[in-house]
Amino acid sequence: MSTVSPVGPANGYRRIATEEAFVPPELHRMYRELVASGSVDDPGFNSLIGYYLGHPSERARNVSERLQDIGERRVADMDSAGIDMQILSLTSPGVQVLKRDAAVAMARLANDQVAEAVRRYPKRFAALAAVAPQNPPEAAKELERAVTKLGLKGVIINSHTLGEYLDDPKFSPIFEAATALKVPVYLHPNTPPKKMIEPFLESGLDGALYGFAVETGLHALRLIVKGVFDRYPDLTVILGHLGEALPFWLFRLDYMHRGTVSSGRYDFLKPLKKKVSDYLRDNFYYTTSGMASPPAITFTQSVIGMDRVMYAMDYPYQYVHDEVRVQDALALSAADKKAFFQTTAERVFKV
Ligand code: 1DF
Ligand code: MN
Repeated sequence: MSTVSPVGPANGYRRIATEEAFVPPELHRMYRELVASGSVDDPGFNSLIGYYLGHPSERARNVSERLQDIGERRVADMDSAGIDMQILSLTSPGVQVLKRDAAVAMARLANDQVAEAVRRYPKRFAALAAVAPQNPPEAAKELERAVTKLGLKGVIINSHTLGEYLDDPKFSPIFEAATALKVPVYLHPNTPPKKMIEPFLESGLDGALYGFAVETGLHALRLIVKGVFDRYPDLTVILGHLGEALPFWLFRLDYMHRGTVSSGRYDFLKPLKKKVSDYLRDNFYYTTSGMASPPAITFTQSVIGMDRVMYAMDYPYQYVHDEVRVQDALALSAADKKAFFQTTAERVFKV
């Protein structure tokens, strides 16, 4: 965790960091019980969350402590990194490994708690709602409550829910609610599910190092090819980590999807109204969480559009002051730089 000299104010823009994680102490304690009892049937959860809860390393302790603070300590970290505002979201896997009713209750608790932090620091924090996909009608109700009563700005889904993906029509109440409320769905990574994780765990590649991107990119593509955006053309999905590499794949996705659908290989793969790349340009926004690489950012802006790529840090998992400076120094016009750090986020999250 870098604690070098403060970054200082930006030149003509506010820095809004759009993928910034927290955990309520109550959920932190519940994770501890779940890992200890081995009752969650998800090896990725047990391995990664077990690491953060119990490992003696500096990194594990630092992240665990900082995740639980949505007050003074976090604001001090933001001050020294030059972050004007964080869009807070419940850390992965959120409530998505809990039993149904516990998940519903914990999502409410997390939303109430983060809404209180936003009330205390209205200029520094805005937040996304957590919901329990385990109970789709309740998830839709909680999203509506969080947006209309608590003032939250969208919803975070930490990818699969114990191996289930949102293209399953049973999850449609969540998309109905998000589109009716006109709020975005942030599709955040999770470790690959049990049926996919073995080769990742064998090589230590399950987490943010690579497994996250594979799992979440897959999830986004499932939404597209299973027709979710033809059913919900106004749905907005946000991907972190520069789109989990999907912008690099546009050409081949279009070519191979066209060929697969037209040859009729899978009965369930129906023709779409648009090309795969069209959905990735029209329905998605992208953040730079964890990807402070100027050529990668510039590439994504060039193939997706300047107005769809936003700054994110990935606090507290990747809290590095120099990464802010690197993105301040991107070769962009003053207007594009302001869109990147500030105005696109203001538009997408209505902050
Ligand atoms: C890590 C990173 C873990 C992120 C996360 O959830 C997470 C990590 C447990 O580095 O192990 O959400 N992240 O978004 O950067
Ligand atoms: Mn993240």
